[in-house]
Amino acid sequence: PANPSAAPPRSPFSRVTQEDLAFFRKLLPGRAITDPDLLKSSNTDWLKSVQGHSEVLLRPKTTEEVSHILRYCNERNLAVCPQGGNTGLVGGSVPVFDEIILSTSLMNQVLTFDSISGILTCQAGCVLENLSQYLEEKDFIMPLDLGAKGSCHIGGNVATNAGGLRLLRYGSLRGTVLGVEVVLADGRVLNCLATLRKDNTGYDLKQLFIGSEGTLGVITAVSILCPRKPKAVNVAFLGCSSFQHLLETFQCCRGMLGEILSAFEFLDASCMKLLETHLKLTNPIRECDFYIVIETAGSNATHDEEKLHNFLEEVMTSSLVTDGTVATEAAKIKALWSLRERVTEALTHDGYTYKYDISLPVEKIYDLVKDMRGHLGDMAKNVVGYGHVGDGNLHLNITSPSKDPALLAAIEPYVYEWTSEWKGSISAEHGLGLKKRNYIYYSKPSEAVALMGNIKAMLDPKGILNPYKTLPDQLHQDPHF
Ligand code: FAD
Ligand code: 2HG
Ligand code: ZN
Repeated sequence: PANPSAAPPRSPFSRVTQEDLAFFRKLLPGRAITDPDLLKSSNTDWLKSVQGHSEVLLRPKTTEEVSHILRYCNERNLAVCPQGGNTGLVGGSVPVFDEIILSTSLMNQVLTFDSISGILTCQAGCVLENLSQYLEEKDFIMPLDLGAKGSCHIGGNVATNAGGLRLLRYGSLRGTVLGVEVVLADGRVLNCLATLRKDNTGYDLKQLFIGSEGTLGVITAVSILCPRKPKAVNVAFLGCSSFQHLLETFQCCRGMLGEILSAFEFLDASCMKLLETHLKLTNPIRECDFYIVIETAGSNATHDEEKLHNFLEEVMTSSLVTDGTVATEAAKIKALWSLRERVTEALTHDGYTYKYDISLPVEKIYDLVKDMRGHLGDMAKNVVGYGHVGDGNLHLNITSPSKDPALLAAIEPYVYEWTSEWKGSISAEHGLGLKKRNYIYYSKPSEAVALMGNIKAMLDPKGILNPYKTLPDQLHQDPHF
């Protein structure tokens, strides 16, 4: 399309009628919401950058109810937007037009937890932070953690294949999710809720739904492998004078902290300025060009502290690191982490934000930020870089006093071409959603995208599930394109 970011045209789905509402109200007494005031927040994304016009929000409690809803919607040709905590950053979690919002917010029950294997089975609408608290009491933790933990749902995490702050240590959800229960577009329930570490009997269908952003089925339950709660956690907040030094610190860190390293995150000086200006947070160390958050998680506090001490001595004496502070106590750990976790929030106070979530060879990630600064000159208010160094994942954010088409035209497709040239991914962990659907070809060959269209057509032949998202427009309009 001429403008790949432009809104797509509405597909010829049915519109919700009084009879449809009567059906939903009977199926979900008190849980089929039509009050426009109550619908407002579900129609608006976390960034307040996209706005849907749905007139119905459904809040099922059981898989069976989800199945009834989808069977009905499929027969009636009604489009559905699955929604978890609505913290997604690519416009995938809210309707584009009048799609029915199917929220998992009342599907919040833990089903089982096995304290020998560490396998948790729960409904899709459990809030990540609640699951973490539930597990901590049992001496376990969730294998993922992200800044949105207080609102995001585990179903949404699986639907986006969220990465987050612990991926470096515990790997992606593609490894830790052992099973999913999914309701398909026609209402069929696919119970792949295995609780097995190993299972090579046939194709691994759950992988199709992990990262499918609500376009292939509604995830209703998840089983997930949880690590033991580490006995000792330390966080170091360090400063470096160049990105090259930061990379060398990372290499050194991997060598010296190896098995206890649980996170290696960074933010640049521009991020720190935004934290200070907009959130009144205080930089705990001397001003630097780059800041690192290192977390260790291990089983022996004395050993871990000794290792960390040796590492810090090494990076300070070799001048890779210019200043730093360490926390072992929970409150200080939290305070240091908030300097990294709250950058996204700080950015929302800086004007309109153009967000890019890019995977690149790790040594290239900051070149993109510098290059973009040069490329945009004073067109942008701020160009900032932060992210998951350990995963080669840069969050490039560009702010402007307000939405600015000329600025956008200078950023895109430049940023995607740059990424493609270095064989990176234009969506490392947030997904494509509405905003990036038409850019998929920068990271995937056309044969792969066509096959995605075939899978979509097979599982959701009428295209009712999260239309206009993830796949490029022409595939939504004609799955055999
Ligand atoms: P939603 O936002 O509600 O939905 C996201 C997508 O999943 C939509 O396409 C929706 O249709 C679909 N979906 C939701 N639930 C289901 C379901 N049950 N079945 C099928 N489809 C479903 N992301 C990261 O990867 N790493 C981070 O570190 C990270 N940090 C963040 C920090 C902040 C402050 C914020 C605001 C967001 C952050 N995110 C991060 C993005 C976001 O939180 C994640 O993508 C999260 O996994 C979304 O979960 P959710 O429940 O809010 O899903
Ligand atoms: C993070 O790592 C999130 O903080 C959000 O993935 C990134 O807002 C962003 O660009
Ligand atoms: Zn991230």
